[in-house]
Amino acid sequence: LALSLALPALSAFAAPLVMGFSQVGAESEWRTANTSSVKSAAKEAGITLKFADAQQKQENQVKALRSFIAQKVDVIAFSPVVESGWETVLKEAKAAGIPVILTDRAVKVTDESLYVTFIGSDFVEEGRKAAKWLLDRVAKSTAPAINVVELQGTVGSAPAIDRKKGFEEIIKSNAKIQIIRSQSGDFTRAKGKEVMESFLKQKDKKIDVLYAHNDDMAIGAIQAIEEAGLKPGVDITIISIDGVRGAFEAMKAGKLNVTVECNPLLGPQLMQLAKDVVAKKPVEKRIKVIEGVYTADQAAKELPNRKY
Ligand code: GYE
Repeated sequence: LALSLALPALSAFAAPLVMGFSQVGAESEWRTANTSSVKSAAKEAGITLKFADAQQKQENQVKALRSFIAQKVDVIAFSPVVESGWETVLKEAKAAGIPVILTDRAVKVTDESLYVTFIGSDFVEEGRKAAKWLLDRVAKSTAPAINVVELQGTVGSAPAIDRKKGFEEIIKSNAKIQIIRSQSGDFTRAKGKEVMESFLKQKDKKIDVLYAHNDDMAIGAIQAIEEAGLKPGVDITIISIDGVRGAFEAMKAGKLNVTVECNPLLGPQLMQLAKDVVAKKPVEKRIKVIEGVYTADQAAKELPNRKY
């Protein structure tokens, strides 16, 4: 009897799992939704979260990871701002015996054993979906050319590289569709607006389509387009990615044509993964998120159902 009483008491006092989480920053609506998902899921799961915001700088993330290693956390999770340059710090984590989970964005490393698993969206597929929507849209167009300007995400980041790749792969099948300008807006509204302004100032070619790697840059660009006296969503067709609330509002107002969903609510799955990883249970190396595509005509109906 004494033993059976002692057992639950012991487990109740077991130290909670400690996770060090290095976030990219707070650059977009997507990111803030992702952060609150991670924080609330940690609480719910009884995981102690050490949260660090890198303000979109890799050097800050490296510092955060090193401090998690020094603090001997049970598990490290992080969303790498860019793909390359992680080998050294990941080796340090491995040498310290701390498992690493990648969330949202991928890394480029030669040794895949430097992380346990990667949970996140398929960004190439998102780019393909964006381009497929455009192909359908212009299928019957008699225009001699369809000029696209592209607002890329953060230079060197997995979503910027992959969303460009997937989009280009699909538009190849229609020679009329050309990307006439492409520049990074760093995934922010302010930069999206600024870069769109400079696109609009170059008058050599008419802009038919804007492809923005995220909604925030599209929303910034919408402002620039309006300030230039044009109608966003009408004079310029606008395609973006994420599916945040702001995008649904812009679609409802007829200013954005389509958004490809990218789900930021990874927290609950991440916490479960962390528990499994620490318990040394086998996990998949790559866990993908299932996502849809939403057009302007669906916006009003879908808006109340959106969770981010
Ligand atoms: O699309 C963008 C954010 O990595 C998927 O980062 C994420 C991207 C997201 O800043 O809005």
